[in-house]
Amino acid sequence: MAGEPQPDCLFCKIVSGEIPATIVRETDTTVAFRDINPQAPTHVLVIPRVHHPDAASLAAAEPQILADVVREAGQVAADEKVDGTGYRVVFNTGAGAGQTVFHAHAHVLAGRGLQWPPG
Ligand code: IU
Repeated sequence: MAGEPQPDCLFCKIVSGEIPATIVRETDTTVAFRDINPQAPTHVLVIPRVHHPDAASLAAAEPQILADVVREAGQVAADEKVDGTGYRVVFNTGAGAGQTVFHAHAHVLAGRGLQWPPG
């Protein structure tokens, strides 16, 4: 069923504690943790506790939780004190766009100059 934990999903296992992660923030609906392969000095992933394969699916099924994810991305940036230089929130969607984990997640990137357009 949509939103239920998926047995083979790595991020569901981070939510349950089965796989370790360096968690920086948690709410009733979200978990934020440091990316294991950081692409910037600040690289945190914000994920919903519920399982949806990507951000658009989450938005369609549980829009308030997508709003929670985006709000938490901003809180991560505030915690990391990047307000002066800004930060980027990225939802890779689909393998061709670089998505490798099919549980919705926001990348929060900051702490270095961020080029546009992204590669
Ligand atoms: P992507 O947008 O699906 O490519 O992002 C997945 C990210 O999850 C990627 O940056 C990985 O480095 C990161 N990650 C992680 O932080 N911890 C893990 O246990 C696994 C992946 I698996």
